[in-house]
Amino acid sequence: MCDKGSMAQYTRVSGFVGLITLQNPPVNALSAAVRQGIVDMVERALSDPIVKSVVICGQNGNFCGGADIKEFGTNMSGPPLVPMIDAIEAANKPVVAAIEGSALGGGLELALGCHYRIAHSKARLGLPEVTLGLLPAAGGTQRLPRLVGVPAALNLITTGRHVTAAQALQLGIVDQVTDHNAVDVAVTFSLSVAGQSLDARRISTYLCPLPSDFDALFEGVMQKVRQSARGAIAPVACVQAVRAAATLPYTKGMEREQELMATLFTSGQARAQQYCFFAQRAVGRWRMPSGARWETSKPRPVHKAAVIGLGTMGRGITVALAQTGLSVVAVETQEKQLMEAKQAVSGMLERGAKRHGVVPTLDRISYSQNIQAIAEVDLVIEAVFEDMALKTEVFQQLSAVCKPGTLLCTNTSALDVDKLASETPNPELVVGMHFFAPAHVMKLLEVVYGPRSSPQAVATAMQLGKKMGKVSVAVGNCRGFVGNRMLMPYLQQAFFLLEEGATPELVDQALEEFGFPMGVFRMSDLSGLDIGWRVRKRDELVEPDMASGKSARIRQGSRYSPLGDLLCEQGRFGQKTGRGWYQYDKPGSRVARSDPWLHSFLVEYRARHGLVPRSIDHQEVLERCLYALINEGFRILEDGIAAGPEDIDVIYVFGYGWPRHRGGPMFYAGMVGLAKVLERLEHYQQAHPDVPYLQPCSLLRRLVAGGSPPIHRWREVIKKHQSQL
Ligand code: 3H9
Repeated sequence: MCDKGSMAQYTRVSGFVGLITLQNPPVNALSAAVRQGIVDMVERALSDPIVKSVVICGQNGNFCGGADIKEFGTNMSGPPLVPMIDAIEAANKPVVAAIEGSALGGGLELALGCHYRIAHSKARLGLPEVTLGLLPAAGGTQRLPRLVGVPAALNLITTGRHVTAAQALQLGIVDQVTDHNAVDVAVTFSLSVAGQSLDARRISTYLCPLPSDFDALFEGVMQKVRQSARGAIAPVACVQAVRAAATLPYTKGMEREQELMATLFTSGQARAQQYCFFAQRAVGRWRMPSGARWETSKPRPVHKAAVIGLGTMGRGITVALAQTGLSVVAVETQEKQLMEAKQAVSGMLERGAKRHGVVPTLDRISYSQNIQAIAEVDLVIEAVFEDMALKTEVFQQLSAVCKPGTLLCTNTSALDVDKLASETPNPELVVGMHFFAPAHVMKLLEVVYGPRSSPQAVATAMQLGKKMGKVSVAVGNCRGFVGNRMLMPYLQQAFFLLEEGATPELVDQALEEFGFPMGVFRMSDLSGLDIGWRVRKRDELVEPDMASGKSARIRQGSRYSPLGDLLCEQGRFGQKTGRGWYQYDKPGSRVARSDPWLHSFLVEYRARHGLVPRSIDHQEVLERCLYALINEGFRILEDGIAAGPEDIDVIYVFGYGWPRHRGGPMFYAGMVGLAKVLERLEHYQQAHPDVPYLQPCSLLRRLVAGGSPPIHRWREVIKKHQSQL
């Protein structure tokens, strides 16, 4: 007995059980057709006198990934989820959810409407709607607190985190966990409870258990959520919805849930976060300007990898590789550094293992002072000091030592990957793998290809990144690649704003209110002012060009601010020296405090250069810093360094703290309106003609001239534009 055309298949099994299987690969999302299928099949099962119980499961060992996110931007049709789930809960025959794979969002809400839940031990459950700018609006915010209590529900719903089947059992979300086929177990179980009263199994009828410190709890959570949400509205709405569950009867709570959802659903934030969801997946479908792309480029297997240089980055990369299950040879020529690194890496692995309740993978790593130890590895990641001469020497050694075909990767953050490749006999085997600190924690990986990198090398690095749990983005080779290249105009504008009258506090506040976890100056203090100083020195920007009689504020024909250099000359390198753009209690301390010295220094600096300070507001800070950054993003697209706007946005959201609820810089430009971004850049360019970064990019002009198409249509315009350049 099977209904073939439907996206929910109905079969009668074990004589008396109606088995409903969701069929919408790959994640059995609850599209209109699936919802219709469930409604029809539940009705069929309930009206069939032979059927004693019902089991709901998903095809291919995957219960359900929730509502179909692709439908959100469309005119939604089909039966709504809430009455569908209510009807299941109200059924007079036991309905059991057999959860394999994932039960997420609407998928878990469907399961919560069932009378029993049986999960496979490898299943994962959660209500991740908040990450999409939404809340669980198919009863999730009302049923979960009734089932597991307010604190646990608040935690799951406001973070969107997934839990394992074992954790779900402990919380009381599922009734049973099995290592066997969950559908078979659920079928047998459903028969065992057939005919029993279901009164105690309908979660919507439960009283929500109220914690004694109710008000304090909500106040505390709301405060925490507001702080970490940085302007995102969904986490706040999640708390409000759970509060409704705790204070109102079910039907009233449901009304509140729907009301809050309606506000979120139509907000730009939800659109931005859903765009991020798809962008994160789209970057895996990489393509190179040569035409090589992900579907046709087969990665090579990597079983054994090496890391060269065990400074901060090398240590993090070693940890990330070992946690992926690879054998790692970690090489550091300096004995003291090697001993310290060994200890640090073991510590990181032990802490990580403890957090995940697993055994640390210390024995996967062998340490050596001798580069010969890497002869047999499949892939090397070089992470020595950021110096071209040193990296060139290392690459020449690597080429001599490694077995033929070994992939040679560099973790440079800005140096020329192609130049390094040209120093090896096999440039096709060379790619950049630009990790972000701390490398075992940060999700982003830029995979940098040069004109001679083989598609197979890119595919291998991309696949390794994925295995390491990174969001990997393939980008072309240029100064700073994508992320750091766009950072340059952003930093430059921040310096200029100080010259013109702003303070680090004002600039940081504007950026933090926008949603960055840290403003540009607090961030610089954290990463170290000396890093940029070293780069500027290498670029011969630091010394004023006295011979040509040029101003100390002009370099290579453009406006230049020496403010950062002047701070470094004073030994103010940021947190590590206890002084930077802010002051700290002691070197290494993290709490930034305003520094009167810095303010006097700025006053003197402006006076020395005849700069008359003016009042600068948050709007100008945002426009100058962000639009300059976005403008560079358009140049990157024009140059073909990033294949599409999604690549840039994913890099900024996962690597640079761009607030996810604003979708990434290129998405944000579309939200603001490309014409407005262009108009403001033109305005600032007129005011600051000596700043090339403010000159609007021709691709931006073209997009505006073409009527500012939506972001998913930019690629067509970019292609045309590039062919005419
Ligand atoms: C919700 O439920 C709202 C309700 O509370 C109330 C409504 C009234 N819809 O991630 P993958 C696609 S909101 C549409 O690479 P994995 C995905 O784009 C929803 N498509 O696989 C990709 O497509 P492509 C709450 C979806 O194995 C493909 O499936 N649910 C959906 O690494 C494979 O995805 C969530 O937030 C969807 N719901 O991970 C869960 N889900 O191949 C979102 C996936 O074209 N999903 N796709 O790029 C996930 O977290 C992961 O996909 C999952 C599988 C863990 C399920």
